[in-house]
Amino acid sequence: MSKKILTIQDISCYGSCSTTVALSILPSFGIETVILPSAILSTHTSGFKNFTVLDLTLEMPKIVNHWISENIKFDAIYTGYIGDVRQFDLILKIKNELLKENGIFFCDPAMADYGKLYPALNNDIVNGMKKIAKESDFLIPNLTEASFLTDTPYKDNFTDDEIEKIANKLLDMGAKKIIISGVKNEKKLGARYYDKKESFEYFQGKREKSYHGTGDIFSSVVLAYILNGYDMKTTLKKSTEFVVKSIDNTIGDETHNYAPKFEEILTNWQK
Ligand code: PXL
Repeated sequence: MSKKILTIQDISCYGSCSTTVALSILPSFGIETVILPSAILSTHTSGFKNFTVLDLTLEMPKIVNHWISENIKFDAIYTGYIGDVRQFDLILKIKNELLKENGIFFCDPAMADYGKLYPALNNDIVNGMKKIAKESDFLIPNLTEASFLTDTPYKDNFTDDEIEKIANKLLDMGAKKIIISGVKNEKKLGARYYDKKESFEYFQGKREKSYHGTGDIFSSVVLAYILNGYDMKTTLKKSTEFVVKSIDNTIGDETHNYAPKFEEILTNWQK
């Protein structure tokens, strides 16, 4: 049976991230993708100045109440960047009212990278993300976000043991399955999976450049593979390869420093 999901994140009109990325990737894997925009921005907030923001906090409950009255339900709810702290309680209500029994609550706590919160965010957003993260079936933070969620001071060179401690804290908070991206050493970069029983990783060679929005591409591809029934090892491998290929496709194009160019990779990808 084909799958129908709801994604809740901003629309950054220019900048290839969040909702626009989810809407490009998930339907191309055969997944019907419904959106609940949390805000409309002229661009994403990393690397652009004077971006505009239309907050949609007051519109979101009206949309949700209409869907409840229509008895609409989803196989997964996928949350990303949330710019207003009032939206976290609504997200929990959406999970309770609109997610099918045995549906997947998939949380990408998109709020930080390289040791820092994104420019428009603050500690209230971190606390809101903690509230939804602990309810998640899949939690998919990068290492910076995992540090914020567990109140661990960020370091550029966490050891494997330290990363495992962070993952265990996230599992103890209540998240059922964790994928931490942005795990690296001198030569390799990749992601690690953790649940209460097992942990594994998939690495590729480290690239000389990194891009904002990479996490959003990774999350959408991971969710697509999970919904299409792939096991977690294959999901991690294929999703990491997709992201690295997208980065390789962008390196050298100095006009495109704001996001990876994933579209050509997606077109030719064996799904
Ligand atoms: O890629 C994450 C993201 C999503 N949405 C907005 C952002 C960012 C990262 O900077 O600014 C608005």
